[in-house]
Amino acid sequence: MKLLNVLLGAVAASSALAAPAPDAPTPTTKEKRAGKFKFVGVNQSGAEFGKDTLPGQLGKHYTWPAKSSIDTLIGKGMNTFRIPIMMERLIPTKMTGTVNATYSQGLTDIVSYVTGKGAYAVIDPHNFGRYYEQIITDVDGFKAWWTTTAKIFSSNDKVIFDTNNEYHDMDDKLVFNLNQAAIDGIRDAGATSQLIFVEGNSWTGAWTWVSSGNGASLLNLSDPAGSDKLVYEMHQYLDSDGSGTSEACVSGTVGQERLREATAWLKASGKRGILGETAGGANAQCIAALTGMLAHMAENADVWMGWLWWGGGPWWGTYMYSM
Ligand SMILES: *[C@@H]1O[C@H](CO)[C@@H](O)[C@H](O)[C@H]1NC(C)=O
Ligand SMILES: *[C@@H]1O[C@H](CO)[C@@H](O)[C@H](O)[C@H]1NC(C)=O
Ligand SMILES: CC(=O)N[C@H]1CO[C@H](CO)[C@@H](O)[C@@H]1O
Repeated sequence: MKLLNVLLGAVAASSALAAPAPDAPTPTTKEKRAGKFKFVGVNQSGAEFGKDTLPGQLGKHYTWPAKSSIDTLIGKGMNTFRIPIMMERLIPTKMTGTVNATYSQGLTDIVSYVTGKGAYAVIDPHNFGRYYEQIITDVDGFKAWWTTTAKIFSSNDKVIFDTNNEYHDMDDKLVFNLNQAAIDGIRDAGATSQLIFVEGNSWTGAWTWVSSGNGASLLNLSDPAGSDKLVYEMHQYLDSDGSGTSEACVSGTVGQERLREATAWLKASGKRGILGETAGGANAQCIAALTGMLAHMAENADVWMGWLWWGGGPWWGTYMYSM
């Protein structure tokens, strides 16, 4: 929580660099903390845990985010909660099947809680482009999974749909097709007002967005509900291999360095991005790296819509990045 306070303070400071318009209303403390970003928040883990045990039992293999922690984080000025789930738990037998009532009830309950507080809930199938550990090649089945899921939330415009967490080691064209199928499936469900976050191959890394080929292969995704509703979600960790497995950050400036190419791509392509996962250890070098990265994003807030910390949730224990 100390680290969170430092970061929220840093964002407020960096966004204060730009002088407000003379007639701008006085921002509330919460607005100051969120700075220029529309979305500031935390991944709320729990419902994707225990993925080797499917469907698994509530309270034993997986859990739902704690409402009290959501309240605390909203109080700190956060307004976005990414809720990782397992595709197999929501729709178990096949992607074209029907929902499991227990899991679906748990998901709608937490989503209603978050959005009822005026915050955004990002529904994140934390599946890495896999269903029962097999790379998803049934594009129509994936579209059906999304139509069924989006129907549940079609009238809640504080919901955001994240097509899938971190596609990797897949064909670029397949990643394009899956993202496009999700977009089409969600809009077919009548969910036409919500934003959709699309993700790239190579774990959707910002630092490799261009070099991995994501920039070229995902450029032409199209949204029948309007191109302003598509947001490119990238992830960026600041340890040496960018995997988010170490408490150390490479340098105090690695944050902005790793985002620079992605920022240029967003601008050149007329797209908007969100940093859907980021984190660093609670140490001086990481704090410098994170605040530098957030300042870079605030300077480029025309293309960066916000950032989400990894991770929150009740079961992290002493996990190094836990809030
Ligand atoms: C539904 O999910 C619950 C856990 O959330 C599980 O215990 C139950 O077996 C599942 N039912 C079916 C039919 O898969
Ligand atoms: C994207 O569209 C542009 C313009 O129509 C085209 O030149 C380019 O080849 C397309 N890219 C892909 C990967 O299809
Ligand atoms: C960096 C990090 O901790 N990533 C984790 C995010 O959560 C998923 C699922 O809970 C893990 O598989 C990742 O290792």
